[in-house]
Amino acid sequence: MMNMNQPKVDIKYTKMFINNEWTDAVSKKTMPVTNPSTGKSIAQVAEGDKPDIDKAVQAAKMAFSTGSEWRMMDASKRGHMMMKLADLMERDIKELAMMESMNNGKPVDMAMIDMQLSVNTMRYYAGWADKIHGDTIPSDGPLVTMTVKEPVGVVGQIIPWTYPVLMLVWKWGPALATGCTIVMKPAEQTPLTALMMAALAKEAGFPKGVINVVTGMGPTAGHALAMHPDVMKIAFTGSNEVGHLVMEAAAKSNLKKVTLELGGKSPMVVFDDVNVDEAVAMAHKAVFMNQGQTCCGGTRTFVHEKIYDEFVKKATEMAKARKVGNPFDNGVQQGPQVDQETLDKITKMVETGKKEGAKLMTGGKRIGTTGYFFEPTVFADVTDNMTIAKEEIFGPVQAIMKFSKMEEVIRRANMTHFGLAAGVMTNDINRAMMFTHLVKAGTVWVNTYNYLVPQMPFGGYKESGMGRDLGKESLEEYLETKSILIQMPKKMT
Ligand code: TXE
Repeated sequence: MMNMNQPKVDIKYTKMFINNEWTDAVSKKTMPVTNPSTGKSIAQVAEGDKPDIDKAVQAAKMAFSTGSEWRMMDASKRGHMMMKLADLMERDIKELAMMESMNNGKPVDMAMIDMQLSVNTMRYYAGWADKIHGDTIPSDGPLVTMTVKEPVGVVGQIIPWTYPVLMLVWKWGPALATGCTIVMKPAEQTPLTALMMAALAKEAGFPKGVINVVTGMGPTAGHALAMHPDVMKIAFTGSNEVGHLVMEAAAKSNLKKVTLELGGKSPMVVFDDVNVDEAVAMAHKAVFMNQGQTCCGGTRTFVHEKIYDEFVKKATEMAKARKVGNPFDNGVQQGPQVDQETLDKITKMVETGKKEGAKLMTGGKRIGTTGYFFEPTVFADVTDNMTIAKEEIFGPVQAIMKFSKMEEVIRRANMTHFGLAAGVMTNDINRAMMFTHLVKAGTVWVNTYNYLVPQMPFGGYKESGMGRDLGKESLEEYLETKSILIQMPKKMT
């Protein structure tokens, strides 16, 4: 029986944040929020729906209107305000991490890493605020021509429960830097830190209506946001299935701009010229990080035949040694899965893996009956056509496959409708370069994995999505380009 003692974490915010005010849902409905370590409800949060989305969009529209405080604010001041928000996040970093841990289940040390990365990302985008500009262009004819970069306007943002604060900052950062106004819907499982972030935004001084957070369910509040005619852009991170729905909603309503960051089945390729222990540890981290609930997780581990047996043995030992338990206990590496649904999906996938002939080396079962814990699981002898090699499991399950040739492994790595990320472990620069060049994925890691920095764009090829989060690229997704052509008496030289 695991010790599930939870620290006292004060839940201050359970209402929605619209126009810088805390409000109940128009319907007065609330929804339960669960602690996945205990499976018990820890709060009732306002359950927003279409009328609440309408209110929030209206507030965001007012905040974006001509002459508003936000529109009149110097871009540098916008940047300072974002810096202030980052400072406040840093001031409250422990509370944020504790809440994230309690609501999502991730070990608190991991939550601290997420929070620091979130602070860094907010600062990165704060720096961009007064460095976004168009070009003057040598056009044909007697013209002076220039492009101006303008914010798209009200943006809708729908995020998942995997990295609640980090996903929020990935979306808020570029939206605020470009001068947009925001209506965000956090995941129904993990709304608590998003509300804390809203309180910090108010404290940082953002004018009313610039940032709004509507808590609620996907098919109701989320759908209303994706359909809203006054929302000019929708940014979504989540499942493939809902990605399709969001795009459909955009098409059916006002053709708002769409960016999607969806799932993956990313390959992690290990050649035979590596230090096997290091490669085992990196491949382990690639898949098991965040309870295996990472969109870019390296869930297909391809291992060269020469080191295959040794690798499988060591990967199994490492999974067996992984410390699963109370996210607040020292040294715990893996907490619970986020909810019952996720746990059920993992269990079903593992059963399918066994049925289809993959060799279960360790794990494969739920741990206990309290909370949503799952054993770190390793399958060996997985083949490309098995379901566990094709579909996202989104849990602590490693699928190890054998390969012999470079060309073969690149072909197999690309045999998926996803293309979010890929990794390669080798000391041969030619192999590394060949792999990075030929693999169809938005991010490729060489001799590392899941290494994310704010400066580098992140997003998917193929069905893993469209558009990019992070980096300079993400700013473009929140901007319109206006071309201005001025007729002159004669060509300017
Ligand atoms: O995702 P959903 P779920 C994958 C992963 C996981 C599976 C299901 O395989 O097991 O998806 O997870 C909102 N219109 N990923 O069900 O439903 C929802 O409220 C508008 C990959 O949690 O996509 C939440 O805020 N919005 C992944 C957000 O979408 C809707 C992260 C994500 O939830 C909606 C999460 C609708 N009709 C899951 N329905 C990644 N890429 O990181 C739901 N939502």
